[in-house]
Amino acid sequence: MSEPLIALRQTWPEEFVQRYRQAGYWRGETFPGFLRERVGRYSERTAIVDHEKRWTYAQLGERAETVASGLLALGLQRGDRVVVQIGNVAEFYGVAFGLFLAGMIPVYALPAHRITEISHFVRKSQASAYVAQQQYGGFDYRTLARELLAREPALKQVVISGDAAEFAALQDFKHDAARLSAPDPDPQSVAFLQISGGSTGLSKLIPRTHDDYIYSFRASNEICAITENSRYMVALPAAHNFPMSSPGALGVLYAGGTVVLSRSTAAEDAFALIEREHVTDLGLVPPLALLWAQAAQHTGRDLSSLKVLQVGGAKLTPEAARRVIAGFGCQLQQVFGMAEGLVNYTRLDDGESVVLNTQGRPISPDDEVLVVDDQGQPVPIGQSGYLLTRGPYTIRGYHNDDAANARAFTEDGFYRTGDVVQQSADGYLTVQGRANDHINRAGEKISAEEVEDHLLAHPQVFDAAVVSIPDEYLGERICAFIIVRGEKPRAPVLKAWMRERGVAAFKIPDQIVFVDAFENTAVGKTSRKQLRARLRGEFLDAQNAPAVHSSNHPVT
Ligand code: OOB
Repeated sequence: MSEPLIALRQTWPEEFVQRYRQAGYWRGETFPGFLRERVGRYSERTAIVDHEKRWTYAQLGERAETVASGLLALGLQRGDRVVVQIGNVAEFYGVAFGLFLAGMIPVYALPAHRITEISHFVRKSQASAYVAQQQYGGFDYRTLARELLAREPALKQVVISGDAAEFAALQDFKHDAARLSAPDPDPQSVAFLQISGGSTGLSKLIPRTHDDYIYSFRASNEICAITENSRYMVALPAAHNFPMSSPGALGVLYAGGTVVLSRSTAAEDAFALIEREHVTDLGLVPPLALLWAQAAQHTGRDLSSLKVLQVGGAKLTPEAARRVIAGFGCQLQQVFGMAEGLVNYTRLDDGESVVLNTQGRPISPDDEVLVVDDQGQPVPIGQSGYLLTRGPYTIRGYHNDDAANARAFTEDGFYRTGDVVQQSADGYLTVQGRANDHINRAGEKISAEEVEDHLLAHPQVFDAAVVSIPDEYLGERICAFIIVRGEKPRAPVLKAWMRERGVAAFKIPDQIVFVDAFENTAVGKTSRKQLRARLRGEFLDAQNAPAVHSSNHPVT
């Protein structure tokens, strides 16, 4: 029999390990322990509501054990990485906890990801298996799985929920207690890999440990007043860090509350669910919060159970915050977080000015925050600078990516968030903008470089520069400036080209602008970053000066 793979271990220097343990942040809890304890304590309470289906804590525990036995029966082993692509259905948690019980490491993909991204996650994590649904949001993941097997020969298993066709069927897994005698994992080992928002090139993998992640939602529960009476709705993708742990579904399950899943982001669908399930807490990105706030003013549904509406993932301006409060009439909490770790919240007893104008302050007294200038020197309180951070739940490095680590972490272990912020004397942060060339499109983070690479692969594209453009609804939209080679392709053709390459739809440019040339200085003298900044500036200037506008920028 081959040796099982050793679970990945994330490294904080020993001095920090001691500090975080002594402070009581890291308590040696693990996901299998968390599940068993809650199943015992809350057994008959409702853990998850998914459409007409309701799982008690006992049923969630049973399902997780069945998934774990089935994966082990397929020959997968402890320490194996498994890419999971499941939408907002109860099975998402069945599979996640099943993997934890089996000692395997989920790699969380979003339902919107396509073959290009999934292939990258499989390769980067050296995954042994891929678990997906037959169908979600109108897309058939079995087609993706077939292509994946052809591209990634090292992938050993595909497991499908629903009609599995030639693949292993999740529903056919059998509960087998004999397979479930595994020892608990080391609390400091990696529990799962999250996907980064991708500031340069392809997404990086974020290793989170049992100790650090459990601390982040346990502490979030206290800040957000989550109790066993909380009924939290997941409307954003369940695999995203915000609805997973800030305090998210995991926080709510930790507290013995109920997770209510919404597959739809349409306001009226969600409102019906809020009314039916008496939802108390809910997390949204700014564009959805604004749309729902507007819809809430005319709905016939009773939304009075809502206590706290959290908004995060992208900047909520003070004016937008006002509209959200007026629309919902419940408490607003701003959440500024990142899958790499640091999460900031406005507190439930903060005054209105703080809630409207800031993105909150860190969870932990041991979250170290530096706001620095271009030279890495701290700026005075109240001035803008780059946000660097380290702490008890912020990673010290990406998984298997030395080049990214050299860029993204300082020598003494601070993570360069890429965000430009101001910090107030009492530690509250206000997000001003961003140093990196990524686009925050309604909370989805898109790397300009990655989109450029796809466009450059088109035979009629000579060069491409991709930038963010402020957008009333999305916050930012993706705009691609293109210099053509030979005949000019139509913009829809380029968009279809990206779709056919199998990338997530949210990465496809919203707007394509054809230009004759990029450079007015000698080629090579301008960095991509400067080029993007210049094109963006010129475009926005042209928009504000309509006379110059239309001739040079045929907008699609
Ligand atoms: C959350 O996580 P990610 O990993 O998708 O994105 C992190 C980035 C931050 O670095 C920042 O650029 C932006 O998203 N961001 C915000 C923000 N919240 C996130 N920018 C302005 N205002 C905010 N409130 O997006 C995430 C993870 C956990 C909780 C909440 C959000």
